[in-house]
Amino acid sequence: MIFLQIRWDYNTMLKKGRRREDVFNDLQKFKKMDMSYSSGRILGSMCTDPDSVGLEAYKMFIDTNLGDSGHFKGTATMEAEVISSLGRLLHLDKAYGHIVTGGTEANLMAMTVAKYLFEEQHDTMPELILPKSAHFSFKKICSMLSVKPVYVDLDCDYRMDVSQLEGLITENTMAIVAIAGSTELGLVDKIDEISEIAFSNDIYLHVDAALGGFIIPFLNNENNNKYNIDFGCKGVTSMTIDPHKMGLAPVPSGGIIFRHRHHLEKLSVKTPYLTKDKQTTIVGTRTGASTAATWTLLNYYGIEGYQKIVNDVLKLTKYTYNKLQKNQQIKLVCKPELNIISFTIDDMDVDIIKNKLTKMGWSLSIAEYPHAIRLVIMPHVKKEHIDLFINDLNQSLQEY
Ligand code: 0PR
Repeated sequence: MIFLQIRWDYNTMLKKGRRREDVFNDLQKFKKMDMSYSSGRILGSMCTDPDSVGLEAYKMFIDTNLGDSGHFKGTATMEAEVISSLGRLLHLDKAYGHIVTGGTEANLMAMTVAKYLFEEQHDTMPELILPKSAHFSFKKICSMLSVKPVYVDLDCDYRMDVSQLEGLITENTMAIVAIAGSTELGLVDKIDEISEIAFSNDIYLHVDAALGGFIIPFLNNENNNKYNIDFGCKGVTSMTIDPHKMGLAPVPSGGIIFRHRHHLEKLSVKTPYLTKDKQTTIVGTRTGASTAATWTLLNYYGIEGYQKIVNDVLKLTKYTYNKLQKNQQIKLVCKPELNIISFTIDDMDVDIIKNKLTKMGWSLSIAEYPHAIRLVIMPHVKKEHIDLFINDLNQSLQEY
């Protein structure tokens, strides 16, 4: 009903402007239709409430356009500093890249560079080797770039089965993708082993750390030493790392980092009439607000601040895992490595359970492989939300 009412008002708006107050009343109605992260009910999202300090910076730089960065030298300087900080976080002394709209665009930039490099030496159809756990953005990218995806099976731990990798490499292999924090299960591929194979075969390796990039570097030392996911592995060519996931920056904030300047330069296009003579991004006009928010958050929280955010989230993930484990009917797919927990339920259809919980006001997602309910524990989720959720889950299992 509200929707129809608003549509009707829009029609009148086209002829004649409306009072500010009336417009904002309608905005409130739209806002009420949205879910809020602060309700704690969104348990299937990798995004979260943007941090208020980052948001302040975002608003301050809302008018900036890094597509014509000569007008916004301060914002451009911030972007260079952010890329340099993210590079150092990922064990790269000199990094080249950009703050972009998200993981999809970052992955697209990396794959475009890999394709250009491939085309310098081949005129055959390029192949991209990637694990079955790769994010669906790679499906879009393969389709857009006319690249043939070659999927690697997952091992019994749901990570890329590295033993298959070498056998899939052909002279048409354009690149390999590995994942640090898979979308469905939050698992980390054996990047160091994959890097060795990529390096010895001289193949471009892109690590999609859209999620894990803002988690793994901040794990406590014992866990941190367990993972070599980044440019510390000599075969890693580029990485995606998204501030708008665990970095707490507002959407849209993604990050792409290249090891070599000449790789980023492959994207370079001359821009004759702008304040700068070239762009190395896919999009033209692009906000500097995401850069400002990310710069601010990196400076405001520092490593210790992010360590605390990550530690709190992982503690709550463990708490949730332990609570779920107490119910004999629930089968946890794997021990969480990061902040994602997936589970199936004995003799029950997870879609039916998910629908019941949706009616109770929870927003959950379903993993495809294996078919399971998937919880993403982000900073907007608190212990009291988990306790309520587990009660509702147990109730819906009893009523099944
Ligand atoms: N790479 C990985 C590993 C991802 O998990 C994602 C998105 C991407 C790349 C693409 O990132 P962008 O969506 O920023 O382009 N992962 C989330 C997902 O598909 C995105 C998301 C976020 C979905 C919030 C829902 C949501 O409410 O699950």
